[in-house]
Amino acid sequence: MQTQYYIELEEKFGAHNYHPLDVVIARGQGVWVYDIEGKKYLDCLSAYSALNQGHVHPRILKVMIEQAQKVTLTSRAFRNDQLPLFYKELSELTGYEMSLPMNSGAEAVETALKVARKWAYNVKKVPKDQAEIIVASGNFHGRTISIISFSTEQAYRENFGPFTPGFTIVPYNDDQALEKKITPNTAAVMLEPIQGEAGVIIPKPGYLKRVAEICKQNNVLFIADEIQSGLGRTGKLFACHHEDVKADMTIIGKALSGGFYPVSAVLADTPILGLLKPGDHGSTFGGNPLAAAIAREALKVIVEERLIENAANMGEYFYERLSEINSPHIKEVRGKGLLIGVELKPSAGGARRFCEALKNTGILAKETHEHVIRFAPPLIIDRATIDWAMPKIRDVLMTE
Ligand code: IF1
Repeated sequence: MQTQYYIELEEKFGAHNYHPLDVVIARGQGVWVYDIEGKKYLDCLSAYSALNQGHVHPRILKVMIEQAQKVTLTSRAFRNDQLPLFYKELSELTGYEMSLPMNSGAEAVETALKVARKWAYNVKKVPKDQAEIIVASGNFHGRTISIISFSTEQAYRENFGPFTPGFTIVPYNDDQALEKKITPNTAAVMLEPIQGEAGVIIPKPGYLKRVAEICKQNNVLFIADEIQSGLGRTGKLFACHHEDVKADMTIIGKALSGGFYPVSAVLADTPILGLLKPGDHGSTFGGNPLAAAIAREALKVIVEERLIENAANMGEYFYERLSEINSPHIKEVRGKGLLIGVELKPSAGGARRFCEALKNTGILAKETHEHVIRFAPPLIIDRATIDWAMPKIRDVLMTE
């Protein structure tokens, strides 16, 4: 009854740019969320990996409240006492000399693209306005006009042109095709180490390493969009680390927020990020003290609670249990760490109905690309919780 009221309000007064499951969440704690009627659900989406630390993590909550009582926003016109510590700790954790804070993931992607272009003109000496950036088919990097300009997903582009030029699309997971498209004007290659939105697409072993080599040989920057795959999600700090690759620029977001407050960042060494000069780029909220304090604690929680290791261990366990389900609907189970996709056969009739059924059993998961169910719980999940969920997932996947 009440649930219906909230749904009606949302449908009437909100833009219809989403098709959410009909669950109205009122509270979250750890891996669990509770709807307004008190029903409990296991969150297997984690706000698209923004909740690696779990809902309302007590340590991050405490820092947020304490910082909010001191100062929340200074703008970058002045300095604050949180941002420098955030820079330092991020550098120590990731091995990059510098970073640039923004808010949303898309903003950080735009930032990386601007930095790559500036590098191309200033360092590589590409002729004015000729810089090219290579991206992959099936990419998802956000929703700004420039970013959707190189999307291969019709729904994300249709009706939103004209588009930003300067991007070349090559097939994902094909290093030879990529190499062929490099020209003297190529500034950068930007990839997701695992494509999330495309349906948890994991490239063949050696692909990222080969792409990084090709970039190095051709004086091209390699940009890794780790907004979804980074910060422990796949069982390493960055998914690129599975192949010992250090991208020239790494983009992070989502879980840098601890789920509390949007924070994103571009990471690079000084010869690249040091190219930006005052006035080149900025953001009213980027690097504000509240964001910096929250992100500092969000990173500490990932390290001190050993969430990366837990993602590796629980990811393997979750993956193995899913692989044991002998459902006629399943085409493939794939994943790395706690980023797992269950691809259904076309005959299954789409992933949506399974997500609806999972919701009714107390598990929240979301379909991606029609035929894939994504399981990406907070990285704090334990074995007992997976054991609780698995018979329910099995039952749903075994239904006709
Ligand atoms: C939506 C998917 C996830 C991202 C990567 C940049 C961004 C994202 C690799 C932009 C954002 C989102 C946003 C959300 C759905 C979502 C998503 F289903 F589309 F694929 F996570 F899986 N790079 N991903 O995954 O970050 O600007 O949103 O902070 O747009 O509906 P943002």
